[in-house]
Amino acid sequence: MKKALITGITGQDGSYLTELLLEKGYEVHGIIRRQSSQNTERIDHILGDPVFADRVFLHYGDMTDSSNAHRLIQEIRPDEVYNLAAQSHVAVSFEVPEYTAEATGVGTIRLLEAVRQSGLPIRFYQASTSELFGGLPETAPQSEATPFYPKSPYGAAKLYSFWITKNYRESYGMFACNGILFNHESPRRGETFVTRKITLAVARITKGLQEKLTLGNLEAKRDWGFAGDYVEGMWRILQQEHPEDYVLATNETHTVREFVEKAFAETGVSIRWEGEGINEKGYDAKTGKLLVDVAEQFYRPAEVELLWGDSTKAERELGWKRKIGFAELVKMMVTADLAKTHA
Ligand code: NDP
Ligand code: GDR
Repeated sequence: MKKALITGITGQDGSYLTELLLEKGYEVHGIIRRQSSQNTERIDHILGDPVFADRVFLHYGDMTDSSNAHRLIQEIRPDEVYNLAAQSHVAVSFEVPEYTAEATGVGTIRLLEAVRQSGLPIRFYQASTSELFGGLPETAPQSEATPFYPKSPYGAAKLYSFWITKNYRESYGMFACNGILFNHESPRRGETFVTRKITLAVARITKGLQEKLTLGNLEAKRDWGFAGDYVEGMWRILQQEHPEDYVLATNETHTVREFVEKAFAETGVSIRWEGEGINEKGYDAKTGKLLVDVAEQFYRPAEVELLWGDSTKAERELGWKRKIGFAELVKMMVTADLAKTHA
């Protein structure tokens, strides 16, 4: 039985990847942080599953502590390591830049060193990101050949992780790969990322629990896919004959504004926009009720304007392609939030 070690198992991607690997027959080990309140919500259904529960093992650890990485690699002796743990919020990285560097950047070398020093033939996946590209419009669509230009402490920390992963592959012949993943979302997405913030607000407004949705930059463009599709790509990257880096994307881009419009449309509401920039507002076209507001606090010190991926290499070499498109994704997330939200 193959063994996988996942850092960030309690996160969005960690939960989908755990399901996928269990279905493929793996024994799955995950690193969790000790927190004052329970944070296994996204994997509780797996931990309580009669078929899977005895193949999932949780271990305490932290990306800022190298001692646990060494111990766990020695004890578990995994075949594959998926490094998904990170302070993953771009806006928050401007508030906690040094911690982001520690967890999202230096954390990767701690893990890589533990793998290297173990001498075991472990395959290593690094959760790299389209934030590395910085979203310069002249570079779109962005592929493996696009130059990097990170625009946040998060992007800069991930840049270090990208290069150190590549460097360990080239220096030590390790099977270490970067998946450069564009935004991927799901009903399990953290509630402060823009897609989930929108779908949750649409559900709460519909049920009379919230007045309006307040956002930042409505013009930012993202290549949004479904997280369930992307974890399949992660796994395929580690099953190749040779270790390489791959972009995973839907190859489509949409504005935050379009996401808002589509999400409200799922509940039969169409938005009429008035004003511009920070003064823009969105009204229910039928009733005139204010539904969307814009506030300075949700703008970032630097913005990544346009992310639009080109995953041709992954399609050709991994046989990977997104299954869920933009419209289906929005529908899936709004439907899930409506079902979970009770007046
Ligand atoms: P989440 O924010 O949902 O999950 C992050 C995970 O990392 C959580 O399990 C969190 O634990 C854990 N974590 C955070 N800090 C530490 C730490 N210091 N030590 C140990 N664990 C830690 O992220 P996603 O699942 O969305 O993303 C997974 C990875 O992929 C991240 O590295 C992210 O940066 C990257 N990525 C994500 C993309 C996306 O669109 N989702 C796109 C490209 C890359 P806890 O639950 O305790 O907070
Ligand atoms: P991103 O995701 O920064 O792309 O990083 P996020 O959903 O936070 O922002 C996407 C875009 O929406 C704009 N925006 C807002 N964002 C948030 N969070 N809240 C708002 O109110 C709001 N209003 C407008 C943002 O300015 C931005 O342009 C995600 C994370 O998962 C990273 O870990 C990952 O690496 C990248 O995707 C690819």
